[in-house]
Amino acid sequence: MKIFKHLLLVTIVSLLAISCSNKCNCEKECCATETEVSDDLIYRYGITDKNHLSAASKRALKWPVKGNEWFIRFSEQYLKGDLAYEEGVVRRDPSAMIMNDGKYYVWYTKSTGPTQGFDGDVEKDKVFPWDRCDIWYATSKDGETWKEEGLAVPRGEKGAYDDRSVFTVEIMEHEGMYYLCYQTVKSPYSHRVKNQVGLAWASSPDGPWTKSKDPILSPADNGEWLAGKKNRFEVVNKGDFDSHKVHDPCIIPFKGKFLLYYKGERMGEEMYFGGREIRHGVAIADNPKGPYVKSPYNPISNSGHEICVWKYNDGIAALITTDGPEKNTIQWSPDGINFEIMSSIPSAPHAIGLNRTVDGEKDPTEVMRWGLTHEYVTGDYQCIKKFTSRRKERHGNFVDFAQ
Ligand code: AAL
Repeated sequence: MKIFKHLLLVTIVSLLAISCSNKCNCEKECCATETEVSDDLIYRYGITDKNHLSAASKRALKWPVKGNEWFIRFSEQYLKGDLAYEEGVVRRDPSAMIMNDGKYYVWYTKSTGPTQGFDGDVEKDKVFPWDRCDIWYATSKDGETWKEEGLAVPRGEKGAYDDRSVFTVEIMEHEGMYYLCYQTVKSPYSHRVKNQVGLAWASSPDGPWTKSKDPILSPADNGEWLAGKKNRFEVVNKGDFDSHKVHDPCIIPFKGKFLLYYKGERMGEEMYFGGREIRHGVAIADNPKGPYVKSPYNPISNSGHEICVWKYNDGIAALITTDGPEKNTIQWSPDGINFEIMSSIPSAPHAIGLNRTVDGEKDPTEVMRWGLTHEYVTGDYQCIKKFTSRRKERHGNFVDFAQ
């Protein structure tokens, strides 16, 4: 497994190297030649003969030199109180945690009852565990034992853009106001239904929440389904990377703007690097409530799944999980758009809710020292869990970060 992870990083770096050499008529124009390589680097990588560099050594010599601070590993634990697993109940996709009045706050997707799928009557059935959901919230003094406080944002009235389900929520606190952004679906929930993003705001984390009348983000409108079919794979034109669904929204205030990161799913999605065809985009606004304009640089990641982004060192860091050739990497960008790989990790918890109550500048991964995730206890029911992370500081046993 370790070897596989290492190979993944090597592959990624070689893809970067290929893109570099493709831009040049001759590799010598933009990439280090064998004679230009410093003896320090030859020593660092233990290279036998600098006049006989294998492809692997050439790639290694192009790696930026990095410390170990971006390389972490995760483990997971169950929670107590109302967020312990409950048969018959779906609690999943936790938001980041914030602190208010000495308590951690988290928002999440909640529903009850089993999932029937798409084979029956989608007007009546529950097609996914995240169908027919509302957004609930819970608080905790220690992050271990949680009290469910109640409903935060319900589904909309019949006919509204969010009348079927509201789910996969994130919290942003800004200048004394609280903003929840979340996925929305309008009934009927078919294979081809478009998913949008809604927003709600309040002056207290306990609400009451005011919902946006319209979605703040929608899929690109340039794909075309193949007529006469119901599935999401047959298309005349796939359109942009986000032509079907905009998911996992997360808003970060950054340098006077508001960056809305999201996962794009595409009409006619294909198998891609052995997994799903998932990419990430960003939309930018001058005001927390929008309007959000998609960046012309989208997609800003060709891998990943649930969005997990945080501010670090005057830029934005991202955990890229689950899908694509760069899965299981941590990346960083100076501008929130142009991300570079900083590390590869063995695996990552699903649907991370970061700990935004700490000083994220202390360490690149401080916001992930511990946080929330979810587990599929069964296909029907999921529960929220805690994760912790640690860095391998030396050979032998792990050293845990101080909690
Ligand atoms: C998650 C997220 C979104 C999807 C579903 C619920 O992993 O990507 O939230 O809609 O699965």
